[in-house]
Amino acid sequence: MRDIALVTKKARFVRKNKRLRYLSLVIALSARLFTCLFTCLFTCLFTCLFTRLFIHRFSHRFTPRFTPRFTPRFTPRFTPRLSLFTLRFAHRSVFSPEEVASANDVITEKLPNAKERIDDDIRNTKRGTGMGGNGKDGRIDLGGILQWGSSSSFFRSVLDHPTLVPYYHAFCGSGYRMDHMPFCIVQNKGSEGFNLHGGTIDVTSGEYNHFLAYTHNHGQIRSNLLAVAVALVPHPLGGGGFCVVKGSHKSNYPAPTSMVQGDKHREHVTQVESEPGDVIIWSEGTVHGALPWENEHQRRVALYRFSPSTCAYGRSYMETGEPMWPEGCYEGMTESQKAVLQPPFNNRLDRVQLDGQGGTRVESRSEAKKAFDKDVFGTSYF
Ligand SMILES: O=C(O)CCC(=O)C(=O)O
Repeated sequence: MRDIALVTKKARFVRKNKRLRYLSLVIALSARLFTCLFTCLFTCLFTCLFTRLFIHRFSHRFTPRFTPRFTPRFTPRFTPRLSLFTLRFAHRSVFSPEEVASANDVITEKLPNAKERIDDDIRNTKRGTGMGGNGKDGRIDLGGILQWGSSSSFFRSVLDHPTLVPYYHAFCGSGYRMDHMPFCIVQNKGSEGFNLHGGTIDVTSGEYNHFLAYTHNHGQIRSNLLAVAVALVPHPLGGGGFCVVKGSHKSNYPAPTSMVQGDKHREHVTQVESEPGDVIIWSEGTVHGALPWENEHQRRVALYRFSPSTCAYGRSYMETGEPMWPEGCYEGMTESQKAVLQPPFNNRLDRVQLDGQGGTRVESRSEAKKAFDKDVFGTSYF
């Protein structure tokens, strides 16, 4: 009997021990598995983090379009309100209050030469629509802002301003050129705005518009027509003025007429607030326009359009039959400002380009090739 009891006890002990062994085995395996998972997870996280930091820090070395000099100067200046998605950039306080005051003095003096868009066929809106304002006051355009000699120095400085050149290079490339005659927009309270227009896919026709197109290929943004507006008075929120449809540079559809004319879908139209001296830059490939001006003070903005070196939209520079902008534009201009006034042709063909340091450089075509072209075509360039 005693023997049987002993055997039973031993068997129970062995069974219990076996269970304990299994349990410890399971615990050990789980611990290993957990350690493995944990290590994998952390390795992945760290690799991702390091890769991101590395790319962020050194990407400019791999992408020749964004030069090392450009990246650090460009990035930190983005204001919180900047949005790459809308392709509309607001650079705060490019110009000082004194500079803005001097520009306003010149505008006040020249204002009698300005022309108001009164007749229906030159208004930018239809009377009685959301963008039409009071139906009476039209937008007032003041031209000739580069042709006033020393009084034009503020307006000429926009062509090659050191703060703005990195933006021009980023969006139009080296060799960028002025494309339209710049002018001042003046609007009084109640003035009409401007129907939504532009768009890489034209907001009205729905057609692809290469001449305004925004593209982003292989890390390089290009805007075939870049608008640059210098605010010369406050543009408070809700007071009207420049507006955009966010993200529309990537849209593929036209907008309904009711939206274009400001009667409906206003929630998709964003007014851009600005202070005097701010510069708003946008691609004409982004759908944009202006809301009627509702402030007591007069609206004043200097508006420019730039293009890559081989793109052209306007033709003012051809007026005299020579590739020259109208008389008076060049007198007293710096060499780099004159470089921005060159007609469209490729950088390779002796184009004077801004070097981004306040000077210029020329991408030369060899004398041998020019001599050869002269033999073939009778001109120095093909
Ligand atoms: O008034 C504005 O700010 C917009 C002007 C504009 O888009 C234009 O003149 O084409």
